[in-house]
Amino acid sequence: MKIAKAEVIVCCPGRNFVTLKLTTDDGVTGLGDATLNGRELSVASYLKDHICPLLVGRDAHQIEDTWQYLYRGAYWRRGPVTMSAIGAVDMALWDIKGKVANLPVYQLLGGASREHVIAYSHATGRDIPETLDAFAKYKEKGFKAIRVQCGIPGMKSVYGVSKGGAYEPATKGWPEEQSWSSEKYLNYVPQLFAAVREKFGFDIHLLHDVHHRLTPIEAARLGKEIEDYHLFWMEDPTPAENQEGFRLIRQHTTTPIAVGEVLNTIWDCKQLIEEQLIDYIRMTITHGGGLTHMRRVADFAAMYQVRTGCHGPSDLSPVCMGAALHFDLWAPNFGMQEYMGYHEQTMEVFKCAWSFNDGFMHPSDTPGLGVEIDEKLAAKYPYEPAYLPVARLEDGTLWNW
Ligand code: GCO
Ligand code: MG
Repeated sequence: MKIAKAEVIVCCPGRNFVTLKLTTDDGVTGLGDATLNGRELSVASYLKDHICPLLVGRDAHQIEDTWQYLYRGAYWRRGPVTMSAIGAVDMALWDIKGKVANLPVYQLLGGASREHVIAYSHATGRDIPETLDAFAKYKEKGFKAIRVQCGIPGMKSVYGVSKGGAYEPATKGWPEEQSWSSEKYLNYVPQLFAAVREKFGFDIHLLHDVHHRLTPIEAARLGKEIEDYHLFWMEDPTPAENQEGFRLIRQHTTTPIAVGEVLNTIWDCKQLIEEQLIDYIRMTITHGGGLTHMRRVADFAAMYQVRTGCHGPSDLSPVCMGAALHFDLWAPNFGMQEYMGYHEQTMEVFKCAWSFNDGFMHPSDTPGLGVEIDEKLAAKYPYEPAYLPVARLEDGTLWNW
């Protein structure tokens, strides 16, 4: 069974997505998500100009060999653009294999390790009362785990907080600039967790994303101060390029740590995992080089009791969500899946067999990944430049995500 066609579909049904579609010589199709928020076209070009021509004529069943060919063979390894492109090819090949075998992908990975997959969503508000209202709404929808982010007094806007309507990380046009104060944030945010626990108790998982904004010692202070609120995890407390920076955080706090949505290979998280500096690894199928590579990451993490916590924002397509759910259902060391939800137009373009029900998700038993794309409808939504904001300190210094 040879790959006969490799096409890249770029569309913007509510936000930009890059999708790879592979078709075999006997007409089986497979989809892969290649979306890299704010850098979508670079992955589209990597695929179109450098990978698609190489795929045509290859055996669609040789997933591992194709992965190695694209990773080792290119000379230039790792990085988000490369790994997202490889991830998309890998996903599409697993989709094809599942369809040919007439089995959902999780069965090919080794079968389900659990009945369904716990997922968290985002409660955000301009202040604490508004966030508590949002929290109540997610709880009513059945979520057993909820992430909270809220506005900080004295700061105009805070990343991760909706400006009204569904929260979307990127905005149309060139990047917005936001100002950030670690002092104001650190002095205020513990009150948010106190308020949630006071109102909703401890019988629900509570999560929070720091978006890499703190230094290690500041993150240590925050982790320590919020220990009594028993967070499920504190996410990305500090940038992870300097992996040993997490030692400092670990020395001070038992608040669990989740890292990895900007990491792409096992090498990027090797020390974090080996030294047990984190509790959850957040890489997901698109940016983490596909199921083939993410399986390796999960097995490595399992040796150190690090669990998975796949990134699941609205800027990874429903194809990636489908793949992530097959992975989550299989991974013996699965921890938590993020599920931000999607724009209505996104869900019209992508037909998904996966489901959310009462706080849990399931990839479905549809053969393959269980997600298809309506190409005609996708063509009605052409690419629109949109970017994540940039953060500066109050004195203008460019700051971390
Ligand atoms: C999360 C995130 C996202 C990312 C976004 C970047 O935890 O869901 O941090 O909001 O920032 O996906 O593209
Ligand atoms: Mg995050």
